Amino acid sequence: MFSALAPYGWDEAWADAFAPYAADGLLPGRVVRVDRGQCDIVTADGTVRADTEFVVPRDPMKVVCTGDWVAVDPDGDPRYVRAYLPRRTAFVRSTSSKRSEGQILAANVDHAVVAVSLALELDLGRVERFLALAWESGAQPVVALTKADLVPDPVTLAHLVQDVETSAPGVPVLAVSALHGDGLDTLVALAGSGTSVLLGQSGAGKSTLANALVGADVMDVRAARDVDGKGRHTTTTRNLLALPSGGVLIDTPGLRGVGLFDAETGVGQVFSEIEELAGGCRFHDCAHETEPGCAVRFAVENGELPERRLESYRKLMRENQWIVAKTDARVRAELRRDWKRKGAEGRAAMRAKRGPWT
Ligand SMILES: Nc1nc2c(ncn2[C@@H]2O[C@H](COP(=O)(O)OP(=O)(O)OP(=O)(O)O)[C@@H](O)[C@H]2O)c(=O)[nH]1
Ligand SMILES: [Mg+2]
Ligand SMILES: [Zn+2]
Repeated sequence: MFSALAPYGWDEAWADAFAPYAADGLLPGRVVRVDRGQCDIVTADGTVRADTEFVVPRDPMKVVCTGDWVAVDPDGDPRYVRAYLPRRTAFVRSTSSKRSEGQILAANVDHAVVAVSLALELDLGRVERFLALAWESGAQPVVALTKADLVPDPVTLAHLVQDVETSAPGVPVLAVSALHGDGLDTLVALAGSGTSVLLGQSGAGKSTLANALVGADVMDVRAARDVDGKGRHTTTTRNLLALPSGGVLIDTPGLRGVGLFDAETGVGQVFSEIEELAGGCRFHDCAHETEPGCAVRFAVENGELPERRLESYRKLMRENQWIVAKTDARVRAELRRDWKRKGAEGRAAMRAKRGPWT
């Protein structure tokens, strides 16, 4: 059933998850784009537009996003998304530093391709931050160093790849040039199964890569004269595209920064060699500062672990703990409000029972 959705990743497991909605006469579809309370959904009957108003108000995590599988009423006017199926993976960042809320960027992603432009100086800290979010989402991260044609010296290029590799254990690092086609085969092979999302700063060349993978100019790319400029974002919505040779790709608008949102596991995965070393520290709760018998400091001192890595690890861990603490406080405050409301309701109910005279 719904085999027309296969190019978008529909499978047995989604069909099972959808069964109760099918029984209600609803139509399955995948969200290919969201803008201002509405979304485009590919269904077996073609692309339909629907309102996303079913969402729980004020909870940005419960908002439909690109990549979601949804149940939509077939002929409503207006047409509503009734529910989204439980997400296999979700890419979440924290929205702002003032209000610690998660913002969901893409759902049901298998490969997170972090695009990093070689036209700019490498910022390993930023790469690590993107990777923490990618790992935390449940997707397998990959780094694509874009515009490799701008680094014509192969030795220099190899060094740059190596630098990123040491900052990304367990993550494949590819140098690609959409202009010359270098390295694209590997990316095509990777994106050929499951769903991939392109992430990275504005101007990194995500949409240019998307066009190369699709084999047609489906996404607008920035005018050549504005390469890596601080100009406007060229892509403004998250777009899901079915690739001609299989696989699904989500192109996203450039992210200026990505704040961590409850990403301790992700941070741990980005710095897995440090967590491994920490197993050799004398104290279980070693902070790797001045403690005796610290295996991490020892590795830094004998040049095995770059000091920069340790500092970056500390920074991201601290930031994450701060976000988590803040979030907990917010959740606690909400619970308290809830309790107060329930208490007030309970008292009102009691008054009603006893009658207005008490
Ligand atoms: N030299 C070179 N330039 C490239 C390559 N890929 C992309 N560019 C240029 O980089 C600029 C930005 O490309 P886009 O694909 O629009 O970047 P983006 O990451 O989608 O940017 P946003 O949509 O704003 O997030 C364009 O001017 C491209 O022509 C490449 O492989 N080599
Ligand atoms: Mg773009
Ligand atoms: Zn230690």
